[in-house]
Parts: sequence; structure tokens; C-alpha cells
Amino acid sequence: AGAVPTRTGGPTDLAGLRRLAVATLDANWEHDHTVPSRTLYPHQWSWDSAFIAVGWAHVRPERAWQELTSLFRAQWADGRVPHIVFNPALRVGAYFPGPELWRSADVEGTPTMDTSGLVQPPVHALAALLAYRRAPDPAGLAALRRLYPALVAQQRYLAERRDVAGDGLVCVVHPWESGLDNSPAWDEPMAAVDADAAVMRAYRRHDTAHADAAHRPTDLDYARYLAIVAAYRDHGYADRDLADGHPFLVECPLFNAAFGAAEHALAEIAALLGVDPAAHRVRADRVTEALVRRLYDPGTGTFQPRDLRTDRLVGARTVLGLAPLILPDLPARHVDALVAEARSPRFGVARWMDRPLPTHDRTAPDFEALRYWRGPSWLNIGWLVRRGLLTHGRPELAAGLRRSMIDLVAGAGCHEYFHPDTGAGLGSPAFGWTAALLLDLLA
Ligand code: 9WN
Repeated sequence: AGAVPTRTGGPTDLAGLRRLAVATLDANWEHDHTVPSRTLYPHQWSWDSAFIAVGWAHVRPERAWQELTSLFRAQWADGRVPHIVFNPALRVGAYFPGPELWRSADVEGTPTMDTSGLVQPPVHALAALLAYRRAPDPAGLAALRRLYPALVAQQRYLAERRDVAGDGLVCVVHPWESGLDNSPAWDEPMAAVDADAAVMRAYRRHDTAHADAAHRPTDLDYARYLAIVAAYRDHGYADRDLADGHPFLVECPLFNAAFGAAEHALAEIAALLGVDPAAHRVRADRVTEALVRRLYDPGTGTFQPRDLRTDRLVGARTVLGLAPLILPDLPARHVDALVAEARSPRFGVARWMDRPLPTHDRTAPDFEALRYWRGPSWLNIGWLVRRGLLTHGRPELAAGLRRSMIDLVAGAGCHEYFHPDTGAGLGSPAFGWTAALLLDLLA
């Protein structure tokens, strides 16, 4: 994997950090949305836009609303919010796989712009609520009022079309939908997907031209990603009969925690708008109950993804399992178990955090400190876990985690991800959600 990169140094004073974050967001702003990265991800991404809106709300609230509004303009008639909205002004090949592979225009009920056909964790209602709380002015309330039906439709799509097992949980049909593309959590279900790394010779990967290939998913991963996209696309991106043959069907604890947290956020948004929030609360309770029933493993005291093709929990102990902490109604006994897991040598959230939160169990043999979602530290995950720790009355742990995230950016800049031991910056050096969430952490 080459030499271990070292920290290159970022600003160390808080005002300097804030300036860097705002400059990063400004540089990534593109008419009505923010690109995650000018080089690696030059289009609009779904959950990136949600995290980014949280950051914009601190400095230019109107952009927070533009960010979310532009994303929801690409919502499909069935309610799905596509994970990529392609910018038509960019040259062919600016990102792989581009519109020619997704062919969204061939599907009925899709918007005029090209999009992918997958979704990402629904963190948008939470983002909209936080943005409004940060800037509670009439323009924000009007934006919230416009977004509310779209956010409800997004949840309805997931609840009605993606509950493949009929157990109250959402099923993801591609690792890209989890947001943690090559997490070790997906190794087992991905091993069953038929593909050959040689397939990639027919394509030109764009990511490895901008980031070290040893820090990215492998060619075999990509061959499988493409095979799963082709299966879904050739099925017209329809969600009926998925259980009969779709190659990847997984219930993810982070995705479902976001799905439940979205109902809690929608309940609060509804109340702000004078709408009865009761139905959202009922749905939120149901999601938490289903998560505990279906994804909690009492043997290890953690939440794990369920592979619907085998109906078994996946054994890998990744950071995905800590995400249910964001649910305010998670029972105390499960909270205690997750806090114990977070503090264990696997994740190391100590009171005085001396090491950043990794994305995978540090003690596992397949932990990789440099490779994408297989070990490196990411700010969106730390930000979510910190919110969970605050929600459940663990302020000291939350403070330690916050410090560790600020230190990462102070040490290396607004990188996409970080080496979980040295703090070296990895991936894109000017990444949208790192900048945005840093602003939120500094507020
Ligand atoms: C595929 C944009 C996105 C993030 C994902 C992250 C990565 C894309 C890629 O970049 O995924 O969707 O090309 O690797 O895994 O979480 O939303 O930042």
C-alpha cells in the first residue's frame, strides 16, 4: 500500500479553521449546490448535500436551502431521491459511472436532469431541521414548508418500496446506497455477487486518477458495483420482486437509523409548520423497534447488517453498528451496549479521545488504515456518533470525539478522510462535508 502518508498541517487556531472551511465550501459551490470534491465527485450527491446544508446554515443560510431544494428537484415520481444528480455542463467522463451507465431518462417518472437510480441514507430531514434551528427566519420557514412534502415522499418511498423483508426496515440494493461503499460489512454479501475484476478493463475508472488506488475500492469491488447497477437498471429500477433475484439485499443499521431519525425530525418540522406530528412519532417508534428486533445481536452487544439473501447478520463489527445511537428512543440497555462498543479497543472513544474514530474495528485482521471505508476516519460518521452520545447523556465522550475531529482538520486540512492513527489526510483534499461539519462542530 506504499508509504504511510504523514500530516501536512492545517490551521491550528479556530478562526483559521473556520476560514478554511468556508473557503472550501465556497470553492465547491456550483450555482445551486455544492460538489463533494471538484476532482473526485464533481456532481451533486444526496447525503453530502444534507451534511453540507448543515454547514452552510452557519454562514450562508440561503445556500443551505438552495442545496436541499436543488437536490429534491431531482426527486423521482416514486419519491426516491437519487444519490447522484449529474451536472449537464460537465464533460463526458468527469465521473465514472456517468449518465450513460445509469440511463435514468429511459425510466418513466424521472426528472429532466440525468440522475443515478440509487438512494443514500436519508439524513435530509435532520439536516433541514438543524439548518432551520440555526437560522430560524421567515425564509427558512418557507423553505421548510416547501421541502416537507418532498421529505415525506422520500420516507414513503423507502417504507413502501424498500421494505423487502416486510419487517419495517429499509433494504439497500447496492453498497453505494449505504454511503460506506467498501465497508467490510459488505464483504460477505458482495462475495456472492457474480463478477470478474477483468470487467474493469473495458472501463476507465475516474477515481484512481485523482486518489491513490490503494486508498480506494478495488477493481473487483468496482466490477461488482457495476454488475449490481446493471441488474437494477435492467429491472427498470423497479423495486417489486427484488427478493427473487436481485444480487445484493441488505438491511443496514446506519441507513435504518437515519430512516428512523428522519421521522423524529419530521415530527419536529411538522410541529413547526402547524401539522399534526403524531404519525411521524408512531413511525419513528416502529423503526426503532424493528432495528432492535432485527439488527441487534445480543451475543456481541452490537447492531449488525442483515443479509436478506441468507437472512443472517453479517459478522463484521464496523462503525455502522454504532449509528443507532442517533435514535432518541433507543432503549437504555442498547445504548449502554453501544457505548461500551464505542469505548472498547475496537473503536477507542475514550473520555479524552486520543485517537480518531475509525470506520472499522481496529482489532480486526481486515482493518485497513488507509483504504476508504475499511478503517480511515470520516467526519460525517464521527458527527453522527457524537450527536448520538449527546442525545444519550454522554457529554464527556461527545466532547472527546468533537476534539478529535477538530484536531484532524487542524492537522491536515479539509480532507475527505483521515488515517485513524497518524491523522494524515486522505482522498480529496478539499471535501465538502468535512468543511461543513467542521463549521457545525466549531459553532
Ligand atoms: C459513489 C460523494 C460520495 C459519498 C459516498 C462515498 C463516495 C461514491 C464514489 O463519494 O461514493 O457514490 O464514487 O466512491 O462513499 O459516501 O456520498 O462524496
